[in-house]
Order: sequence, then C-alpha cells, then structure tokens
Amino acid sequence: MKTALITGVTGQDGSYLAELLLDKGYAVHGVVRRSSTFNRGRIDHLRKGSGGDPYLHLHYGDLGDTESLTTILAEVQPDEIYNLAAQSHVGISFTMPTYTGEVSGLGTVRLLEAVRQIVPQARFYQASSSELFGQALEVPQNEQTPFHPRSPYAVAKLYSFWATVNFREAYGLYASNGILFNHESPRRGENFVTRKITRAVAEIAAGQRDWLSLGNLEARRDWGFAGDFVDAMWRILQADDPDDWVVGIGEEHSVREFCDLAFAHAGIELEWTGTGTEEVGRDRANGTTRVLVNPRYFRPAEVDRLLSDASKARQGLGWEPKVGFEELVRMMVDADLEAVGAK
Ligand code: NAP
Ligand code: F7E
Repeated sequence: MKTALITGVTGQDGSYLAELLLDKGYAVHGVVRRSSTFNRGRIDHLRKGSGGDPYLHLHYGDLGDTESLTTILAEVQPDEIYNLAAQSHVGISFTMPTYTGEVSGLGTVRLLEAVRQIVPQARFYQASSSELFGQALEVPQNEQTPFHPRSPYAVAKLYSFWATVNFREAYGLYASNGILFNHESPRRGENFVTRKITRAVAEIAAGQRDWLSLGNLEARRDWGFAGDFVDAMWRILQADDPDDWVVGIGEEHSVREFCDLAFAHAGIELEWTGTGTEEVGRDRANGTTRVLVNPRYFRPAEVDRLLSDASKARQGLGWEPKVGFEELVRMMVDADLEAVGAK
C-alpha cells in the first residue's frame, strides 16, 4: 500500500484527491490547519469509515510552520506528497499580498526543504496554476508559453513553480508541477465566480434573493471539473520522470456566458443591456434585474483570457477529462438547487 500526504486536504481539490487515492488503495494523510471552527465539511464523509479503517488520517500543520511539516513528514513517511495548500483567491491576494506570498510562495519552499531533508525519495506534486500565464503572450497556452503573472497570488505561485524545478535540478528530487487551468465543482469555495453564480441562481430560483452582483463579465476562462483534474495530479506523479504539465479542457467561455447557462438551467433566460458598469442582465420573461456589475469586484490587474493546450498531458499521461463545460455548469446549479431546497 502506498502512502500519500495531501496539504490543503480540506479544500476543493484536496477532498476530491483524497477520495481518488483512497479508492486506489492508498493510505491517505492530510494536513489541516487549526481554526476555532471546524472547516472539514468537504472531507467529513471520508472520516467516517464504516468498517473502522482505512480512512483519512489528519494531522495539524501549517505551511507557515516548518516544524509541523518536518514532524508530519517524519511520522507519515509518504511515498507521494501533493502540495495543494495555498491562499488560493486571486482577488483577495491583492488585499493580502504578504500573507499570500508567505503561504502560496514561501510555504512551498518550507515543504520542499523538509522533503529534501526527511523523505528525499518521495514524489512531490506542486499545485501550479494557469495564473502564471496571466497576461498571456500567446493563445492557447502550453508548457513553452512564457509567464506573465498579474497578481500577488500568481507571483507567489511563480516562486513555487521555480522552487519546484530548482529542487528537482539541484537535488534530484522527483518534483513536478501541474499547471492547472480553472477547475470547479459543487465543492468550489463560494467566493470564486462560478460558485458565486450557481449559488445565487439557486437562491433566486428558490425566491430567497433577487439579484447578484459581479465584477468583470468579459473575463474568459477554461473551466473544467475538479474531479477530472485530481486524476491528472495523480497521473503526473506516476510518470517515469518528474516534469511540468499543462492541464485544462481546452475551451474558453466568458463570465457572462457562464451566467447565461447557469440561469437557463434554472429556467431563467437572461437578456443583457448596457455596457461596462452599466451592464445589466434581466429576466427576458418579465424584465426583472438578475445580474448587476459592481466595480468592487474588479481587480487592480486582470487576467483577461486563458485557454489551455494540454496535448502534452493528454498524450504523455493518457489524461482525458470526462466532464465538459456545459455539464459542469448543470452539475453545479443542480447541487446548489438541492442545497437550498429548490430541487
Ligand atoms: P482551496 O479550496 O482554496 O483550498 C486551499 C487549501 O489550502 C485549504 O485546505 C486550506 O485550508 C489550505 N490552506 C490555506 N492556507 C494554509 C496554510 N497556511 N497551511 C496549510 N493549509 C493551508 O483551493 P483549491 O481550489 O482546492 O486549489 C488547490 C490548489 O490548487 C491551491 O494551491 C490552488 O492555488 C491551486 N490551483 C487551483 C486551481 C483551481 O481552479 N481550483 C487552479 C490552479 C491551481 P482551510 O480549509 O483551512 O482554509
Ligand atoms: O475569477 C472574474 C474575475 O475568482 C475568475 C483560483 O482557483 O483559478 C482561480 O482564480 C474570473 C476573474 O478565479 C467576479 O475577475 C467577475 O477574471 O473565480 P475566480 P481565478 O481568479 O481565475 C486559478 C487558475 C487559480 O489558480 C486560483 O487559485 O472571474 N469575476 N466577477 C469574478 N471573480 C470573483 N471571484 N467574483 C466576482 O464577483
């Protein structure tokens, strides 16, 4: 039985990855942060092993605290380490640039250095991001596309990307980057744009609210399903040699298009009028305002457009996403309709 350690196990991806690895027969350990409230909603179902074991083992630790990382590595002796922990919100990184650098940048180096000292034979996965491409110099983006980060988050992730490459080259660690494009699910945090929309659509359909306010409706992203992307993470660590891989489904859509599909799935057809901050999405059937633009959600520097070319991962890892964009939107709206009791 292989042993895996996941940082960020309480997050969206951590929860799907833990499920995948448990299904594959791994002993799975996760790092959780201490907080005054329990935030383990995404992994609770993995803690209740009916036969007693094996189930997810949790350890208190923090990417800001080297000692906790070395203690956990010495105790768990993992074969594979998935570093998913991060301050992962791009917008919030502008208001917390130093903290974001501490966790999403330096945190990776703390962990890599602990791996080098304690379990140098372990395979290491770094959760790198399409945000590295930022103001992308070409479309679509692949492993050769130059980076141009546009936020404190992306700058921190750039440091982590190169630290991972550096530990591979300098010390011979098996350390790989997955450069993952946006991936979403019903478990997505509620302040990322997709989940913000699907949650609001469900509440509007249930008569619990009237409208939703968003920032840049023009932004285009390559949105896939998180369940498919954790399979790519696992495949990346099964490759013969460590490497860096772009992962995405290869379709781009705007935030406005996401709104159209999500509202339509709940039976509301949107009609858009106006431009810029005056743009409004109304219910075509009765003219009720459903979407407004609030500049509060604009970012000081925006990433306008991201589109993946994941041919290397498709060929080299045999990775194939199963869920397409429209199915993803329907899945998220259905889950939120159910959560608010409207389905
Ligand atoms: P997420 O839902 O925000 O989860 C982040 C995880 O990191 C949570 O478990 C969080 O714990 C943990 N964490 C935050 N600060 C920590 C610290 N100081 N020490 C230890 N753990 C800490 O993110 P996600 O969407 O699952 O993404 C997983 C990783 O992939 C992140 O590194 C993200 O930056 C990266 N990424 C995500 C995407 C995407 O589209 N989802 C794309 C590319 C890359 P709490 O639950 O306690 O907050
Ligand atoms: O924004 C625009 C916003 O916050 C997507 C993280 O997982 O993926 C994620 O980062 C787009 C941006 O994700 C709102 O300006 C409009 O252009 O959902 P998001 P993100 O910034 O792409 C990458 C790959 C990661 O690595 C990150 O960890 O949508 N947008 N209106 C809005 N965004 C938010 N959050 N809220 C709005 O109201």
